[in-house]
Amino acid sequence: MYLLYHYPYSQHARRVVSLLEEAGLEYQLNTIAMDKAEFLSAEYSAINPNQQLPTLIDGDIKIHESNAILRYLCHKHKLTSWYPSDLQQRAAVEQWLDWNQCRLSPSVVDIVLNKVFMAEHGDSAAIARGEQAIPGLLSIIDNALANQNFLAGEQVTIADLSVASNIFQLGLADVVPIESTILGWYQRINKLDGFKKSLPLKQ
Ligand SMILES: N[C@@H](CCC(=O)N[C@@H](CS)C(=O)NCC(=O)O)C(=O)O
Repeated sequence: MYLLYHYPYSQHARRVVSLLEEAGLEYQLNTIAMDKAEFLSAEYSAINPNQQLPTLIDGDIKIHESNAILRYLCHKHKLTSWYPSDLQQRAAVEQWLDWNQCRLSPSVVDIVLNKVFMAEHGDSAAIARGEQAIPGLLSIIDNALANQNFLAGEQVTIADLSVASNIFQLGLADVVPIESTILGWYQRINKLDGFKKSLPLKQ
């Protein structure tokens, strides 16, 4: 049984829940109340020195970094449809996983953290920076989906779960893609039971 340190409004934690659900893996959630700053506690800092969610515990193995957790689960359970072994498809999955972390995530955090979670204490310059970057970032996804159903081709993969968790997160700040390719793709992801179950109840 996996133990996942989790918070429902964490896009990084939710992408892991999506895969655990989709793969039918047994897990228990240990909610760390981010709104009460529990992620800064000494107890959680000992589990994840980054003071971030998620962290996965698998017996003696402890992993942080959401995309690393996705890869770990795929390797361990041979989830080759979620993480294809074909070199070209694998390269595309890796590309989008890294792109999500390095390119899309900073803007999502700029906007959602400051606009939604920090509210009146938020950094308006960060919100503006994020909002300026988002159209260009979405156009990259739009172009990638022009001739295929999912980011790495015709098969849904962990890259889609990872990126879609950020697209949902943007919606919390009312930033919704207008591109029909992205909307169609998001609808396909949103039909997955595991993705739906990962979403916070209050939206
Ligand atoms: N690169 C990390 C990022 C994790 C992350 O930023 N988690 C957020 C919640 S969505 C968090 O814990 N933020 C608290 C902080 O960074 O202080 C991952 O992919 O797991």
